[in-house]
Amino acid sequence: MRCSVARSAVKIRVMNSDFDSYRLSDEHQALRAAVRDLAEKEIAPHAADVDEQGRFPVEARDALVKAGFQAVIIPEEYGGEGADELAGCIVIEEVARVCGSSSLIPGVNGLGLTPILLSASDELKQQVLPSVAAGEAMVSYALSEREAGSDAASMKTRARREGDEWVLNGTKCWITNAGESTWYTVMAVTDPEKKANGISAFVVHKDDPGFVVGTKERKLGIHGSPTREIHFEDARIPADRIIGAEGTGFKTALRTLDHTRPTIGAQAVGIAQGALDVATQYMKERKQFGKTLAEFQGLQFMLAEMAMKVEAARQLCYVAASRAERNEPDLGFISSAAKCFASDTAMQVTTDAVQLLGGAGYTRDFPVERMMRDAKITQIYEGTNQIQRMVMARNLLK
Ligand code: COS
Repeated sequence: MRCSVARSAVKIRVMNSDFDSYRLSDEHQALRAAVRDLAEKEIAPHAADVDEQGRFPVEARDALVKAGFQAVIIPEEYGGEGADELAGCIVIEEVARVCGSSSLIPGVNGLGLTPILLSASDELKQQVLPSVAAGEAMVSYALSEREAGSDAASMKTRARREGDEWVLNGTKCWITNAGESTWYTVMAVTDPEKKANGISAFVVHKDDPGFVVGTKERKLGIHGSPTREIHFEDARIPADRIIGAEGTGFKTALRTLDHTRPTIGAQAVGIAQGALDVATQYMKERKQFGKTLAEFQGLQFMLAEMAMKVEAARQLCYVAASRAERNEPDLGFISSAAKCFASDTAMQVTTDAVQLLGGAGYTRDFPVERMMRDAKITQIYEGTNQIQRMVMARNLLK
């Protein structure tokens, strides 16, 4: 009897401590409120036009920079906010709730600078990070090539050492915010014999000789965020722009994705929440058969299902981001699960939101069709959801 009381007391204490550490901090809640306010006032009013015109969301960029939200995870010693990865997710989520394209400003900055945060020398961090923290520069991430998408290690872009320089040749593709960014973290082969372990990571500046930005892709969604090829035509960069040791670039690239896939999950959660909010409001206002849509049980069930999945996705992303922040080993499963579940949820929820709005949902008079188009990419970039399932299975079976 005494024994069983003692056991249950331990159990209760454990549950309490889990609960305490599980809540978002007051700072995280305050950050969410601040970003939501900024997003609704300064980003949402331009979202439809940004999409329609396919133009870069300069209003969002300026507002995010003014508030210091463009790359919150940069440590204070490099002029940044020093926020944690969960805070980074909250910023992206709240911006994505009103404009998927704009959320790629903090999103892609985070992706581009994470290899530097993880593996670069202090000197290289000092070269790059302060300009991003100040909002004078953005940074993009260049891993993929036309023939090396899911199979990223089969890349062909080459880097060879010549004296005090690296000389790069090749083409990277699907580079988000290319042309807008100043800095590019680029993975290139330095030793083809060594396959994945012969790939190194570099930082390229837009003004480096031989660096050329290609034409803009014509896409289904995220029209406000340019996606382009970038070309290296005997591009020359100083030798100290290598990130970490030669041959470690592919591991840095994959470790980066372990940290940033939850941020794509957060983007997906934000897009889904935006669509859910529009659909909820519409159901309260739209009348058919003499009553509001909100009074039809079939539609209530649809809405409840949507909200349940969005919340589950959000929690998974927050757990993944918190574990990434703690630099826990084996992030592969949780970060892929967060990205995969959240993006599948976003696709389903935005599609259902269009359905709930009926004919109106299919028009550009309402934002849900844009959200549905924007949601699709979250199932594809930073690794397709087929690759995420592969990563999860590998982690389960290793
Ligand atoms: N962190 C650090 N190192 C990792 C890692 C991780 N998460 N995952 C694998 N590695 C290491 C492996 O241990 C291996 O090193 P050793 O040879 O020293 O053991 C090396 O990296 C290569 O790993 P692996 O053999 O598993 O690589 P694969 O070529 O089989 O590919 C996948 C791995 C498919 C997971 C990877 O190519 C991938 O994520 N593809 C999707 C790419 C992507 O997301 N593109 C989007 C670009 S950003 S928009």
